[in-house]
Amino acid sequence: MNPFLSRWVEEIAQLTCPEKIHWCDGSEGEKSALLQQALASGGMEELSQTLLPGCYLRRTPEHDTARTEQLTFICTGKKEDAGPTNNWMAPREAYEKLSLIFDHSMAERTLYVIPFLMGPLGSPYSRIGVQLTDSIYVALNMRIMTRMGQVALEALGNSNNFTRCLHGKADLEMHHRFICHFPEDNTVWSVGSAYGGNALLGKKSLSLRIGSWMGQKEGWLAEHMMIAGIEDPEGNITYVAGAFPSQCGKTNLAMLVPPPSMKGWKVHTIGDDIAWLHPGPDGRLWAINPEAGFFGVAPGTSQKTNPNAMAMIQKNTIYTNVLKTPEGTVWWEGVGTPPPEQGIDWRGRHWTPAQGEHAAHPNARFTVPAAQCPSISKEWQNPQGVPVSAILFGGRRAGLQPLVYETSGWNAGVYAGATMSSETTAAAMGQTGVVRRDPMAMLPFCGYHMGQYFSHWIRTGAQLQNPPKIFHVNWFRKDSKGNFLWPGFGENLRVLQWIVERARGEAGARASVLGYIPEHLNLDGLRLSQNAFGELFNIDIQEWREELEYRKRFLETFGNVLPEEIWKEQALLQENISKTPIGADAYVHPAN
Ligand code: SAT
Ligand code: MN
Repeated sequence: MNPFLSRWVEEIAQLTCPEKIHWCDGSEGEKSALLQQALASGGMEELSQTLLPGCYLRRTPEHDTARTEQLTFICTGKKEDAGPTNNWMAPREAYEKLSLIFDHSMAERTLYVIPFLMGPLGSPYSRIGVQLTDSIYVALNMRIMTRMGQVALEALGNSNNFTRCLHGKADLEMHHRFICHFPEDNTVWSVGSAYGGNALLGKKSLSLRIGSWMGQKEGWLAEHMMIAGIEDPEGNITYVAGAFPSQCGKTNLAMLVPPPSMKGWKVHTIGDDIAWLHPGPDGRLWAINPEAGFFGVAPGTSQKTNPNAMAMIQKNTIYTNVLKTPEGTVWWEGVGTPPPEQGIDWRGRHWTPAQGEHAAHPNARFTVPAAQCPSISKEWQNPQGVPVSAILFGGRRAGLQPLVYETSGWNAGVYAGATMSSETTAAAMGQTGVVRRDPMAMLPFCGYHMGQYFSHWIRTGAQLQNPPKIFHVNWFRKDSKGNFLWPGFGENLRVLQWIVERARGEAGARASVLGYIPEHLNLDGLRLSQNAFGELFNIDIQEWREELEYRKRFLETFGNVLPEEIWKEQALLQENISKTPIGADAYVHPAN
């Protein structure tokens, strides 16, 4: 028995006073036992075991359906270390405040001890955590999302090197909810929520907030990115990693099915949410996916938007906050089949389409083992990871940003990432559809000062002899009537084709004020009007002048911690924009 672990478990048990302590071994037998308990207690419901074998449903309280960023804190000794974009609390205050909530909070409950591995077994890049929780739902989810149980305990051995993740439901009330990160202690305490990103502490808490802190100290990057291999008809596979905010299509992109006209192309899924990126001895950047499952958004997932996801969620899946049909199957908005005549909605109430209310919560989710994905890559558990040739940054923007451009180099790419913006979604509580700055899709997930984070990116690039090329994409541009200009989903492969060809030094480009734009895009078999194409690549100089002002004000919030390279890139863009008259063509001659 690891003495550091047993001492810590004992300490927490003294505070929370559980009735029982259960050490998770990760076995099949344990899974069945946990499920039986969850069903008996009413915490979860069985779905039709003939139609959806191994699938279960969970409904959460109405105020516990998304991440609560306003209740998420970075607790460092010095406030400056958390930076201007994070909520900060002094470590001592946080421990005291949360201890009062945790005190006796597990009486009459079981405390589950969940050792887990983030990253492939045997990878030098993997990290170990142990989560203590009083939620069976969380334990069952951790079992899918991480490599959990005996395997992690063995990997840990007698070491003290693990992230201490304490989680408790308490009363699930907002005024008792805090998600606190103590990067200096390699510790996370989360209380008052059982929702994914707040409660599955291997995910955003360890893999991104604590991970980014570790990465800065140790020379690697923890990023909110999907990873996929793009195979061309000749069989060459090029790996791309893409940062997009929550609910902006990372899962669909990672599992993309090529359109019929792109014969011979394939997409191999490595990960859909998180990438740990390490400079390799060959001067390239290597990526692993620390997770072992997908925690995907259900609404909008359909045979048309993501057939691979639809195939993988037919068995061994935990559904959260979807509609249950009388047959014991599931339904959600945008699933592509007509609504059932009636069902039980995500709130647990009788539902009919005529009521006009959401059947599923807009942030309803599925949790599923990655190995069940039909497009999972042979390399997904490679301990060395895969070499990344292109990085994508993208947000959800109705205007401003063109469909795609390639930045002129690493620092220009870091600048494009640092100034990213996106319309907010239902993945976090609060208003949706408001444009906010979300640098590298890491605004809610960076565990330290974002100015330092940008410096770390700049330094990492300088160290790579063969850095990935960096692109900015926007699948979400709309016309003046509010219709999407680009079909998205599988058709995004057309843009990826240009990206991988550019990464290999093959495709042509034109220079624009922002960077390189495709000279030619493969649109064979796609009906897209000349007008739409023009609008997708329109760079509105007036709009960009205003954008530069917003960016300036945003970058100023990082004070003198912001690396000068970022200001240099801002000045270059400013110069390009200001010498282009409003209404003039923002492109120049073909370039390489
Ligand atoms: O809730 S999660 O943070 O796990 C998913 C997301 O919002 O990206
Ligand atoms: Mn995410």
